[in-house]
Amino acid sequence: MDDLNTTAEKIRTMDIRGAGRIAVAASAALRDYAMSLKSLPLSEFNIKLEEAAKTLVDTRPTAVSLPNAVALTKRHNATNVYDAIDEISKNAEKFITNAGEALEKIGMIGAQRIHDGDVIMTHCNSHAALSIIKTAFDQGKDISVIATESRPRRQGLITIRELNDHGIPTTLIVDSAVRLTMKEVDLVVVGADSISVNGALINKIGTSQLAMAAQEARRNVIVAAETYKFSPRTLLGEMVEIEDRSSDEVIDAEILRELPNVKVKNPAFDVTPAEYIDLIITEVGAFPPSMAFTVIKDYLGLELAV
Ligand code: RUB
Repeated sequence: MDDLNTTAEKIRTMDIRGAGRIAVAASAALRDYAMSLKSLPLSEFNIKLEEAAKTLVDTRPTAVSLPNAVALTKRHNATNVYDAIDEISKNAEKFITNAGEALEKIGMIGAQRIHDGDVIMTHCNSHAALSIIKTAFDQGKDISVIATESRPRRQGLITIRELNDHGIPTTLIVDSAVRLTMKEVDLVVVGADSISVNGALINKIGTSQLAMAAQEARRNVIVAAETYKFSPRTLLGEMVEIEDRSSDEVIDAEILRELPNVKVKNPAFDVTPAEYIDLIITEVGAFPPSMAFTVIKDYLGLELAV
């Protein structure tokens, strides 16, 4: 399980990060691992495949793209290992190809919502959100971006580099400047780690603050999310788990040791209720959050809920 463990570790330590990238990396790792098991009898193969799936899924708890990718990749009806590997390879190829195409389609659909002169605020680093912004820019629209720093991991610095390299005028702000700056903004575009059946968005900590400030200033909030970011398990009443990360990301461990009365909370994601979201742009179209159930039923399949 060497290569699989390496991928799992990279996801855990956030060398591979962002819900889409995590999903694609997990699908590829599971495919490669399945291929390495070709000499096993089917029963043993299936046990090892389930163990590997669990190893991947357990790395980070919030992005539903990860269990969705793993479930879509590992399923097979084969009666021998060769056919099982064949099915799994095809599943992975389909998932990875669709994920790439979904980003392009989201860009095309979402760009229709962006107008010449728009100032767009974004948070963290979302490839789906950036696809919309870059596509609008490539269409010749005169746009600019306000990007949040996104403490504590500062993924905003990845975003501003990407936007800079694309030639898009960009302003970096600290997270606490969101409300003050919102009056300069025309719309907010963010990504998604999970979308629950009630249309709530789970995304990088601080996303709900952008959404609240946008609602207060009467600005639209657009979420860019591939259909595999919707959470089928929320249909069964399951809540999306919010990942708690290490205090080391927030404060130096040595300083913290000097402060015995202080503890650190470092939730990596937060929940934005559906009423703060105007539109979710997926690769199959733009939906209001109230249509999350339809997306799950028609495009992911209810069987992923179990
Ligand atoms: C990343 C994050 C992104 C979503 C969507 O969090 O919150 O907005 O994952 O990204 P982290 P994408 O850095 O903790 O993984 O659109 O690229 O899938």
